[in-house]
Amino acid sequence: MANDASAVSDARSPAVSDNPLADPFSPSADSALWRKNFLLGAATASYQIEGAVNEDGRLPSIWDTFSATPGKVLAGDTGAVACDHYHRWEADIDLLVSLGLEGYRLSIAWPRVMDAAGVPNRKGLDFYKRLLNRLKEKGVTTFVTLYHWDLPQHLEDRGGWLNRDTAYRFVDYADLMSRELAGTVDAWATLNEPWCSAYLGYGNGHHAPGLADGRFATQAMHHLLLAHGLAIPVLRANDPASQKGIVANIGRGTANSGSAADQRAAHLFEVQHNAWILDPLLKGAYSRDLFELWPGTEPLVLDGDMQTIAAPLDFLGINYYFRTNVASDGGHGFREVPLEGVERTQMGWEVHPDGLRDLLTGFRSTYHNLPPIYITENGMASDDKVIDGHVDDTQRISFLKRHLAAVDQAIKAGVDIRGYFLWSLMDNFEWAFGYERRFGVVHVDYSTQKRTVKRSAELVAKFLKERKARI
Ligand code: IFM
Repeated sequence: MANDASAVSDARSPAVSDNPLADPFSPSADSALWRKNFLLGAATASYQIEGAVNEDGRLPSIWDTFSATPGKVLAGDTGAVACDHYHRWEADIDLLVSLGLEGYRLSIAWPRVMDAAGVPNRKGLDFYKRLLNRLKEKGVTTFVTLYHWDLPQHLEDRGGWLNRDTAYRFVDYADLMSRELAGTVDAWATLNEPWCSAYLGYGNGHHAPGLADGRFATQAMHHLLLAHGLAIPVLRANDPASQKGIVANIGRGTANSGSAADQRAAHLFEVQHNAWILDPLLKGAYSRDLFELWPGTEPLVLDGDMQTIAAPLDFLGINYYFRTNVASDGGHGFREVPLEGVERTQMGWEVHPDGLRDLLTGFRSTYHNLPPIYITENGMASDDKVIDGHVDDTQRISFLKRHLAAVDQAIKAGVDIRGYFLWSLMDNFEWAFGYERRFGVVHVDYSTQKRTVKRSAELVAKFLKERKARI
């Protein structure tokens, strides 16, 4: 995979405007952002917003267990109430529509819709039917992710993603959902960010279920990808009119120096973050470099698995947040060398829009069968406060503007990108960081559940209104 930041050397991200509020996205007249068919939406995920974890027959998920374990989540926060979206979904959809957002990416909570024997839970299913029907009525394009990390705890009790059988249980779940919801979903994504499920969940234990072993991470990844590949034809058979794909988070790695060792380190960083997932999906094979980085962690792969995993995709969802500067660790790996004086978000993540453009253009040369792309998540956390009824999230406005410009540059360089979803529609449960980190374009006061539209959302809405008037 290319580490070469000069991939589109003549196209640099614009400098930050002194007053980004005055000039929200300033797309040039030929920008793809003006195109009618370039979808602009927002994304959320079930455990992060729904709450109602014990209602209407929902079973526990690994995140209920993990967040109830002392020391796992900042301030002991859990998703038990979150944004109470399970009860407030109508008002939340009205809000999304009032902002003019054209697409909504949501996920389904597996433990809400099936019991341990695979029997459908009607009350849980009805919640998603109501939600998706309303979105369709309002003309919103729906992207539905089947697995955004809330594995039923009963499956984890049988080995979770270390157990090959979980892949087959996922197919049962995908089968049920695509039979029940066919016609209301425009695009199905099997998995959100399998890197996080495998690496953070089974490799370093920062996420549920909290296991930490390199061999677990690669085996969990294999079963996640297998689940994806097995589910794709089932989704196709049950809901032929929709698009089918998967969502991957990608990371930009740059070398701390021009030395061959540091260049190699940056390459290995991107292998670990990107090729680990994209090579099996798009080339039908794991990158050998991955096992140079992590010797002895090759997963158990059965005959036919790689062909299954490489099932053709209608789209690839890409989530991008930051870049990491790395150097050689002196052995076969890399170590992070944080850059001084760069802009960072509340997460400590470096703001680096060019990384998104360079990765996308790099993928276009690495993967000859690269499917159409949707940016399924992009955004940032900031310590937003409501002051006199307003939230002036200046850094986010600038962030969004520069990342949308990077997307436009990638399109101009020939990458087929069809849409962009803000992460996130509203502040929510940010996994191991609980409620402290605010990613929303809508502020949530967790003590009252009051929603306040941030300045960034107002400007996105203004742009969408202007675009609608022009088309
Ligand atoms: O909140 C998460 C989301 O669930 C998955 N992608 C990254 C986001 C920010 O960390």
